Amino acid sequence: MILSTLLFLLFPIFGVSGTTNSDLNFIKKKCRLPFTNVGGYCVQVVTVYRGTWSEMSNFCGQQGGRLAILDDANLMYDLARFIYDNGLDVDDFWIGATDVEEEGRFKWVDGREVKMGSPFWGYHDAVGIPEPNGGTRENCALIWKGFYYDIGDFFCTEDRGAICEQVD
Ligand SMILES: [Ca+2]
Ligand SMILES: [Ca+2]
Repeated sequence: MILSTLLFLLFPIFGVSGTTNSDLNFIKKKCRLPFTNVGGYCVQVVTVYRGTWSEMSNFCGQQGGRLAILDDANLMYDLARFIYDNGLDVDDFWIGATDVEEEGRFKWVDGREVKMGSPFWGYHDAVGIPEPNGGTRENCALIWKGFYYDIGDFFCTEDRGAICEQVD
């Protein structure tokens, strides 16, 4: 009797009230193929096909998605872990940001500003300048194997893989 009363009192603390709506979405989120739930986001790491930023943007569109928006540090961590755990660390991957419209001002494909600095953008000792560092020559964003999948700017016309995300 005392135990059941205690459980009744504790349940709201450790049970229902400790679980937020976003936790529930994280658990329940079902992704349609070819997308996979990574950290609560439906993404596809494209390694079997390579192309320019525009080509990979079209490729993601054909899957019913778009190049991924990575403005969540937890997602970047989960995604890098997913890439390494599944042996997908064979390429750099285009993501959905460019500074084509205005040099130095990176925007996601949905129009939002890209957060700058750490923990999003990479820093490579050999280059000596934090990303983005390509000026008018590098206008497309990718996550780079050499940065352990932090973000860098790069030549839009180079062939790379891509991270697509599902568009509901
Ligand atoms: Ca640029
Ligand atoms: Ca760069």
